[in-house]
Amino acid sequence: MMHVIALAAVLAVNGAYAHPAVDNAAVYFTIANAGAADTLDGVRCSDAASATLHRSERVGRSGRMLMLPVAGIRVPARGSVTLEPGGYHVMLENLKHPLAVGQHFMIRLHFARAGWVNVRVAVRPY
Ligand SMILES: [Cu+2]
Repeated sequence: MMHVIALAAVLAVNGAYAHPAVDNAAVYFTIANAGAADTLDGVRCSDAASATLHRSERVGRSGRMLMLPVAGIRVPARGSVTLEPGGYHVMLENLKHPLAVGQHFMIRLHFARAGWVNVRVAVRPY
């Protein structure tokens, strides 16, 4: 048990937010890692029918944004990774209720080494 607690404390997920939404929402945050390299490889959210890891990519000459599912997001050893608009995000699809400014909801992130981490997400205005 002590071993599990020590592993979980190695990762800190900070500043998690989403914008107001009715159907689909992206969630952004920063993962700070004080230990060995890890991989964010799963996400759950009871407030949406589907929760997945996505990456945004600009395509073609039009510069249109395309979103692609990704299997994992690498978190470097003693470093950090930021999920932000235009890049990696957690994609919530088919929300079970609208997200309004000032509300909070929970997501669960799964890391290959550290296991599950609960994250509180704030709904912020654009
Ligand atoms: Cu997406």
